Amino acid sequence: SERYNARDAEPRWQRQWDEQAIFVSKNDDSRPKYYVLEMFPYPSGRIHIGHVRNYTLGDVLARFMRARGYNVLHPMGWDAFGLPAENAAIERKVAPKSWTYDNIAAMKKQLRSIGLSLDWSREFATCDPSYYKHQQKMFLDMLAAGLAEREKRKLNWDPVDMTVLANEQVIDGRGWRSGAIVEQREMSQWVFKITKYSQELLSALDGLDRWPDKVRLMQRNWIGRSEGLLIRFALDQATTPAGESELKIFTTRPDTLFGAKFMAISSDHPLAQAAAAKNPKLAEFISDIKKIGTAQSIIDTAEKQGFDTGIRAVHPFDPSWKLPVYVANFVLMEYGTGAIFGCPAHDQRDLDFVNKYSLGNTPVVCPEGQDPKSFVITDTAYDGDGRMINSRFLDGMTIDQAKEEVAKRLESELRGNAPVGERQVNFRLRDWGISRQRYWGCPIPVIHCPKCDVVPVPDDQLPVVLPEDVSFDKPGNALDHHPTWKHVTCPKCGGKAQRETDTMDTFVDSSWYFARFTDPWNENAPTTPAVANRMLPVDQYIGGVEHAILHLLYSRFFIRAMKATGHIALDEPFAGMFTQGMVVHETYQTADGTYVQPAEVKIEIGANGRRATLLTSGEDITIGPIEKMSKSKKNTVDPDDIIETYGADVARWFMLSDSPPDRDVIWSDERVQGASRFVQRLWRLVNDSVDLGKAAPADRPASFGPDATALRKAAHGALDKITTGIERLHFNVCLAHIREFTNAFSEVLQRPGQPAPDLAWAIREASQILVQLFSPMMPHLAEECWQVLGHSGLVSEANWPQIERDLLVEDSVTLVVQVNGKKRGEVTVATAAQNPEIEAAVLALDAVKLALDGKPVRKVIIVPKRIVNVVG
Ligand code: ANZ
Ligand code: ZN
Repeated sequence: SERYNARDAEPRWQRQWDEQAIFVSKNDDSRPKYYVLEMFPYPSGRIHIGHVRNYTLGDVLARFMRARGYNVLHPMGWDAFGLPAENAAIERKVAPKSWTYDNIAAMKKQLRSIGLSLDWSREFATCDPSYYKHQQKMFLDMLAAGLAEREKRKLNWDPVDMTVLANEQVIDGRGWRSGAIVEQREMSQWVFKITKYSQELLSALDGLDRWPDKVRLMQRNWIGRSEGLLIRFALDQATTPAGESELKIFTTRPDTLFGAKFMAISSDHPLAQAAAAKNPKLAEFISDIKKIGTAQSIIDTAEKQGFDTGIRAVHPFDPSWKLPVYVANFVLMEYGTGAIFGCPAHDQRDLDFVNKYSLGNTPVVCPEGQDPKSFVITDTAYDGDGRMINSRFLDGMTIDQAKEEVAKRLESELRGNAPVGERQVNFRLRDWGISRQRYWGCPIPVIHCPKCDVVPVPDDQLPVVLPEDVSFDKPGNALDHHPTWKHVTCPKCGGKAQRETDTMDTFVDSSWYFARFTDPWNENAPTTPAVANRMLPVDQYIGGVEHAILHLLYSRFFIRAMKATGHIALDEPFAGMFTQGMVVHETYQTADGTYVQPAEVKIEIGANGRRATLLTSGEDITIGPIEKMSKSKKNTVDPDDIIETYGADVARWFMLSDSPPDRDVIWSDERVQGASRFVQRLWRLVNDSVDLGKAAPADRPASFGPDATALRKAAHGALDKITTGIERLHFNVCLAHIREFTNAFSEVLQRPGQPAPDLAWAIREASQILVQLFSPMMPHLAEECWQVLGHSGLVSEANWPQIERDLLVEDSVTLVVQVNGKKRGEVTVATAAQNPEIEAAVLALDAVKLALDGKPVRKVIIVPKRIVNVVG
């Protein structure tokens, strides 16, 4: 037969799937639902190879579940707001809207060429007013429910461009465009009150048992629950500015109180402000340390610095013990109380600090088995377990006992009318700041009136649509510069008022899109609760681990907020979560270090390994490390090129083979060619099987001879393994089983002569099973083969084959053979074999005789179906 021609076949099948609308899911379908979702793309302009992997993984599952009889929902849309569209507007003078929709059109065409079983009838972009209208409505509902609020926040302010900068736009303390030193400015921001759900978002993680443990751990750490004690330290009045009398701190280690060497407060702490008012040097220090920006990563890595305010705090257990109060750059106002006591012996940051300012340290926890007298701390703090030392009434206690003792004593001690200590649970999680001073985002639907303050835009005036006649000539927010857009009358008093010009963080857009997919046609409400409640949660969500924290957490919060405001009755958005690995590739560099593209390089495999030369000049190329595909390293491959050259099925097959889906996969031209050869092989095999299967009787034979049975066992064995493999997303293992079965099958087909009728029947059955097994991975080839096998319908609509369980019983088992507990070999015996028979077979093995070395056998222990241990 002829070679399989993907270029001809693939578009043909894609068109047919489309025309028959077979991937369109109906909301009134009575079959059980299965919702597969891949993280929707940002319309940057082109699909990259990571998308191909992501969507192929989801597509295999979607096609498989469809064949298993589920009403599969597998939608696609566009995460379409964000800064790149504005940058394009600035650099290329194209309007963000047309740039975005052009990109969507181009990428949609690319996605179609991959042959994904997507329900395009539900497509939307988050920048469609018909989408963000509902988002605005939900914002107002959240505002009314106390889940959205205004809050003063510190932002990065570029004094030259006169604009707020995102943390990523601050580089070494300077604005990315202007180069000006960035200032911290307090501004009113819209926030979502995610912290109302801190405990709930944490506890519910336990129930998400189809999420990767690492993702749950990342979420736990992000939420960051700490149990500790609030302690009110009295301040030594002689050293303290008027009006201040105590310093409240939060600690998770009250057991270390007798190791305290200093107190530290944030530069934003009121006490720091009060002290700075009288101390110009301190004021200068404060303004210096504020320059490093608000990003946590910067704060964590910056050198620890402090300034002694001269204020002294009194130790809660010893009125004569005074501790110096520093302003320090590592204490954040946003956490706890913005103040700490430092115990250098048991906290690395505190130790670095005291070593810099020569404040010394006293260990108060001594590891078990260590002599307290010889236990000294120099450069490394000890944060392990042990017993209390140097701690008066705590000496000898464990850490937990000491924590409890301190808490009890300070709780019952009163100063004024309040206890000195109070137990408290703290969370690291902050409220979600959603204001962005940007044009290309969802407008926040409120109006600021000088008389009525914040007034919600009335429902019947939604959506608040972005104006299209905007200019990007000035830096900052184009909405602010628009001549008319923000000037409105107040809906309440009719006076002059101004629209909010902040737009929403694009994470808001992606926090509920999966719910909108369940009924994107509803013009009146974000969801149709009855439908959303039935179709959600997403059964399997698939995406990159880079979204493991914020996107997933925000979505989990948003579903709770939607529940609180009556838009859904659901606890969690994603029942199953899967994080896929990256596609990585070797890098290539010329002698002067310039990166060159894989397509420009010729690789030869010689006696000394692989050698690379430049195609054009023949000059030597250094093969560099394997890295994530990126434009800067030029180690990308373009999905269009691959599909054009080899077809989508080859690209899909490659993506699924070799590496488990959660690991990185190394792009390799050689292996892509291998996948391409396998496509042709399957095609020949199926065609050959048709000729041989012609001798088959129409009805299933009453009995099968040994050859037919062996083939049927191989087919049903593969079917069984691949069925469970796909369910578990072990796609690379499935592919290995398909190859294995293909080998066994082609061995049968190559036997000389015509097969007997029972074998011919088994051949026909095997070829059908084979085609169905690879149909989720290579759907176009599968359709073409299905047709060759004589079916008039589509394999994409066929039911998954039934497994005949009695064919799965193995005739023989392989047991591990040990001598005195050490593995010496294996033995294969009939499943029905009795112990004496097994024993005889084992003792006859050369390896066993050798290991026994003439010693008599004392005992033979047989663990059925697993191990035989010979004791000598
Ligand atoms: C004394 C102490 C001794 C502490 C010791 C730790 C170890 P988590 O677990 O993250 O909640 N801390 C409290 N508020 C802070 C702030 N605003 N900025 C920076 N650090 C702050 O951490 C709680 C610990 O972090 C607290 O316990 C406090 O230092 C510090 F051997 O108090 B600890
Ligand atoms: Zn008003």
